[in-house]
Amino acid sequence: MRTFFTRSGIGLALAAVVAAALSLIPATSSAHPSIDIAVANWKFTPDKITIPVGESTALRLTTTSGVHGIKSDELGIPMTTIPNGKVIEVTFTPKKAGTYVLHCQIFCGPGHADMALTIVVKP
Ligand SMILES: [Cu+2]
Repeated sequence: MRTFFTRSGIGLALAAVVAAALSLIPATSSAHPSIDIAVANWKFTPDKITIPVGESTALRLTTTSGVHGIKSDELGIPMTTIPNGKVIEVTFTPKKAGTYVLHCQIFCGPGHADMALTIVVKP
């Protein structure tokens, strides 16, 4: 009995170590830059980002209040809803340098009209 419990304990410890090691490996291993953006009523933080042209870029959007959305035909970002409490990743490759202003795509209250994310694409 004693041996059984000891082995079981080691097994659990090993399982915990393996689980901890696995959690260090990102779910998607990719070379492209990933930019974290916090989304809330009624602001993107940061509200302006600069990225290089022709390179795959991932935006990781996390909403902490309200439901918001982004979209850009020019940048190749499809209509993307960002529900409260979720992390949504959008990957796109900007083809042309310029300044793009992405207004929130979902009516979210009094600050909706002023809620925008500016993406500057550098040549
Ligand atoms: Cu919004």
